[in-house]
Amino acid sequence: MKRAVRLLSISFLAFTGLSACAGPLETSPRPMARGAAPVADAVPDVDSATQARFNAWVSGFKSRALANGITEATWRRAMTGVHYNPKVIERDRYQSEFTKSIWDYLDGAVSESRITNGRAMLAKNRRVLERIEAKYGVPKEIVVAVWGMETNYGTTRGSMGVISSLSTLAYDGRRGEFFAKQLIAALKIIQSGDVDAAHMTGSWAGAMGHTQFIPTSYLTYAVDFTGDGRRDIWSNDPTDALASTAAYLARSGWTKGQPWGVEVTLPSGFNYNLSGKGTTRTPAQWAAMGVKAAGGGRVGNYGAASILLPAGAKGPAFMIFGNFKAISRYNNADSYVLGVGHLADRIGGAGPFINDWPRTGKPLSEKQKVELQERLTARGFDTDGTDGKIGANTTKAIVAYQKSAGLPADGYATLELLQTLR
Ligand SMILES: [Ca+2]
Repeated sequence: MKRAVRLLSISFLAFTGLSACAGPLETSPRPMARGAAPVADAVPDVDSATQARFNAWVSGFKSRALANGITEATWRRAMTGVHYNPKVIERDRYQSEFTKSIWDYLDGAVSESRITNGRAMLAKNRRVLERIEAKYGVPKEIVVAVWGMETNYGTTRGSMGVISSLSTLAYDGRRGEFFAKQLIAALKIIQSGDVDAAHMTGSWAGAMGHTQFIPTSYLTYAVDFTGDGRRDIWSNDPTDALASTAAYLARSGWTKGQPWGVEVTLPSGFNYNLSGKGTTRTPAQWAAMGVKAAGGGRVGNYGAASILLPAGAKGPAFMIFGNFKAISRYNNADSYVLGVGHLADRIGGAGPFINDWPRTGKPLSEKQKVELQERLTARGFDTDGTDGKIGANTTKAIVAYQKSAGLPADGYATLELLQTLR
């Protein structure tokens, strides 16, 4: 199965964006879509034993593919040249040693160049974006912001063969069933004629095109907006990809005319127990408690809203609406949603956040997070395990501890907080 070595040109400029994305990517519909930089899709050297085991796995997988409606002809077309790709496994095993703070993350995600480029891309594609907005009700700035966050406006779409990547990951088994489903979906896409295997390229984990759809999301949400009969998210023309993104957000519950969120100022003495996504009030109810738009005045009546404190009580506060959740269907990390929302606002002409982040604070290391969990649990604030990840249980435990200690109960893990427990 010798295959010509394809050394594809990659724009290394664009690798600056989201390589160390903060937050729980596992819950994203495209969970492993972003890792480190894509690599050139050359056929790598693999020892013959590994290659033989991989080939045997591929042969064995055929019956599952056929049972899922893939024809012999599609299987042959798609799997000719499939190879084990150890670079994909390296990416899958790669774990960042440190967590970025929210402000460092947003400085990169919503950089001046990304704002400037976003405005230029919006201007360039304005007519088609207006048609997309008219059809799906999702603002063009939001669609462009997703495009900017995912692939720097199409410059880092990924050049790895998706079939080989997914086969390798499904064979590898660490998240084998997830990738096996993605592989079946990828074969269905090829069978549908939207793209052939050679042009089905993407990131190492199989996220494809301008806005990085994984195959199952593609099958459910991608649309043919150009009207040529193909849902083409891979071509240089971003039309189908941008429309597919709007379709995805619309199907994820996007409410027309509602912002993702508004930066607010909290009154002194604000009850931090009310912050977090678990509590919703109307903007009028928040206003009655003294919550004001950071830019002045009242927040409009856009519907049920929560108060989000991404860096705790000392950082900016946001009143977030249902559309925050709609964006989170793309990637469930709050940092990502804030990035999309803020980038969209900036592309639309808004200024930076009014209140700055507590930039002198350092995010806790994983070791410190484990220590925090151990100390909380020892004090009777059960974090339900000590995995070094600040999830819902740990946040709840922090809030309970903060309340008992008379601290602002913002649920935010800091070194300062850890020191009060030592
Ligand atoms: Ca099309």
